[in-house]
Amino acid sequence: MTFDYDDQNIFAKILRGEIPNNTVFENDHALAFRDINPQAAVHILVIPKGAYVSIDDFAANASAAEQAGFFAAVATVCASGVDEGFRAIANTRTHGVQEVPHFHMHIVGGEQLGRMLPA
Ligand code: DGP
Repeated sequence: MTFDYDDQNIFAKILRGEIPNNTVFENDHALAFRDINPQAAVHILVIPKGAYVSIDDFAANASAAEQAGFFAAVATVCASGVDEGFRAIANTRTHGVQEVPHFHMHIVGGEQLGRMLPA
Protein backbone atom coordinates (compact mmCIF):
# COMPACT_ATOMS: atom_id res chain seq x y z
CA MET A 1 0.00 0.00 0.00
CA THR A 2 1.33 3.41 -0.93
CA PHE A 3 -0.10 6.60 0.51
CA ASP A 4 -0.17 9.70 -1.67
CA TYR A 5 -0.82 12.83 0.35
CA ASP A 6 -2.65 15.78 -1.25
CA ASP A 7 -1.41 18.92 0.49
CA GLN A 8 -4.42 20.88 -0.81
CA ASN A 9 -6.86 19.00 1.44
CA ILE A 10 -8.87 21.12 3.87
CA PHE A 11 -7.08 19.92 7.01
CA ALA A 12 -3.69 20.71 5.48
CA LYS A 13 -5.01 24.22 4.91
CA ILE A 14 -6.18 24.40 8.52
CA LEU A 15 -2.73 23.29 9.72
CA ARG A 16 -1.09 25.99 7.58
CA GLY A 17 -3.46 28.59 9.05
CA GLU A 18 -5.11 29.26 5.69
CA ILE A 19 -8.55 28.34 7.03
CA PRO A 20 -9.77 29.14 10.57
CA ASN A 21 -10.74 26.47 13.04
CA ASN A 22 -12.15 26.20 16.55
CA THR A 23 -9.13 24.72 18.33
CA VAL A 24 -9.69 22.86 21.59
CA PHE A 25 -6.15 21.52 22.08
CA GLU A 26 -2.78 21.57 20.36
CA ASN A 27 0.64 20.07 21.00
CA ASP A 28 3.80 19.64 18.91
CA HIS A 29 2.36 16.78 16.90
CA ALA A 30 -1.41 17.15 16.87
CA LEU A 31 -4.29 19.60 16.62
CA ALA A 32 -7.80 19.06 17.99
CA PHE A 33 -10.69 21.22 16.80
CA ARG A 34 -14.46 21.16 16.60
CA ASP A 35 -16.08 19.49 13.60
CA ILE A 36 -17.83 22.02 11.36
CA ASN A 37 -20.83 19.68 11.09
CA PRO A 38 -21.24 18.13 14.55
CA GLN A 39 -23.05 14.79 14.75
CA ALA A 40 -23.49 14.90 18.54
CA ALA A 41 -23.19 17.29 21.49
CA VAL A 42 -19.43 16.75 21.44
CA HIS A 43 -17.73 16.24 18.09
CA ILE A 44 -14.04 16.95 17.98
CA LEU A 45 -11.50 16.03 15.32
CA VAL A 46 -7.95 15.13 16.31
CA ILE A 47 -5.40 15.29 13.49
CA PRO A 48 -1.65 14.78 13.33
CA LYS A 49 0.40 17.73 12.14
CA GLY A 50 2.33 15.42 9.82
CA ALA A 51 1.19 14.58 6.29
CA TYR A 52 -0.63 11.26 6.72
CA VAL A 53 -3.58 10.26 4.59
CA SER A 54 -5.24 7.75 6.88
CA ILE A 55 -5.00 5.81 10.13
CA ASP A 56 -3.14 2.95 8.47
CA ASP A 57 -0.68 5.40 6.88
CA PHE A 58 -0.16 7.02 10.29
CA ALA A 59 0.20 3.69 12.12
CA ALA A 60 2.71 2.41 9.57
CA ASN A 61 4.76 5.52 8.94
CA ALA A 62 4.52 8.07 11.75
CA SER A 63 7.39 8.23 14.24
CA ALA A 64 6.98 7.12 17.83
CA ALA A 65 7.02 10.77 18.92
CA GLU A 66 4.27 11.66 16.42
CA GLN A 67 2.16 8.73 17.55
CA ALA A 68 2.66 9.57 21.21
CA GLY A 69 1.81 13.22 20.58
CA PHE A 70 -1.30 12.29 18.65
CA PHE A 71 -2.60 9.97 21.35
CA ALA A 72 -1.72 12.48 24.06
CA ALA A 73 -4.04 14.88 22.26
CA VAL A 74 -6.75 12.20 22.07
CA ALA A 75 -6.36 11.62 25.82
CA THR A 76 -6.68 15.32 26.57
CA VAL A 77 -9.79 15.69 24.43
CA CYS A 78 -11.39 12.61 25.98
CA ALA A 79 -10.66 13.86 29.49
CA SER A 80 -13.04 16.76 29.00
CA GLY A 81 -16.76 16.28 28.46
CA VAL A 82 -17.20 12.63 27.52
CA ASP A 83 -16.92 10.84 30.87
CA GLU A 84 -20.09 8.84 30.11
CA GLY A 85 -18.53 7.45 26.97
CA PHE A 86 -17.84 8.34 23.39
CA ARG A 87 -16.99 6.89 20.00
CA ALA A 88 -13.62 7.27 18.28
CA ILE A 89 -13.97 6.94 14.52
CA ALA A 90 -11.38 6.99 11.75
CA ASN A 91 -13.22 6.81 8.44
CA THR A 92 -10.80 5.46 5.85
CA ARG A 93 -10.78 5.64 2.03
CA THR A 94 -13.73 4.71 -0.15
CA HIS A 95 -15.40 1.94 1.81
CA GLY A 96 -14.99 3.93 5.02
CA VAL A 97 -16.47 7.05 3.38
CA GLN A 98 -13.50 9.28 4.21
CA GLU A 99 -14.12 12.77 2.86
CA VAL A 100 -10.94 14.56 3.94
CA PRO A 101 -7.71 12.74 2.98
CA HIS A 102 -5.72 13.76 6.05
CA PHE A 103 -5.88 11.28 8.94
CA HIS A 104 -8.37 12.42 11.55
CA MET A 105 -10.00 10.77 14.50
CA HIS A 106 -13.55 11.82 15.30
CA ILE A 107 -14.29 11.93 19.02
CA VAL A 108 -18.08 11.89 19.24
CA GLY A 109 -20.06 11.89 22.48
CA GLY A 110 -21.68 14.06 25.10
CA GLU A 111 -24.97 12.21 24.63
CA GLN A 112 -26.28 8.69 24.10
CA LEU A 113 -25.17 7.51 20.66
CA GLY A 114 -26.91 5.11 18.35
CA ARG A 115 -25.48 1.80 17.30
CA MET A 116 -22.16 1.91 15.49
CA LEU A 117 -23.63 0.25 12.41
CA PRO A 118 -27.22 -0.57 11.45
CA ALA A 119 -28.31 -3.83 13.11
P1 DGP B 1 -14.65 12.16 7.15
O1 DGP B 1 -15.85 11.66 6.42
O2 DGP B 1 -14.24 11.21 8.26
O3 DGP B 1 -13.49 12.49 6.22
O4 DGP B 1 -15.11 13.49 7.90
C1 DGP B 1 -14.59 14.74 7.65
C2 DGP B 1 -15.16 15.68 8.69
O5 DGP B 1 -14.50 16.93 8.56
C3 DGP B 1 -16.66 15.97 8.57
O6 DGP B 1 -17.29 15.53 9.78
C4 DGP B 1 -16.78 17.48 8.44
C5 DGP B 1 -15.42 17.97 8.85
N1 DGP B 1 -14.96 19.14 8.12
C6 DGP B 1 -14.86 19.28 6.78
N2 DGP B 1 -14.38 20.50 6.46
C7 DGP B 1 -14.15 21.13 7.64
C8 DGP B 1 -13.64 22.42 7.98
O7 DGP B 1 -13.29 23.24 7.13
N3 DGP B 1 -13.57 22.71 9.30
C9 DGP B 1 -13.94 21.83 10.28
N4 DGP B 1 -13.80 22.21 11.55
N5 DGP B 1 -14.41 20.60 9.99
C10 DGP B 1 -14.52 20.27 8.69
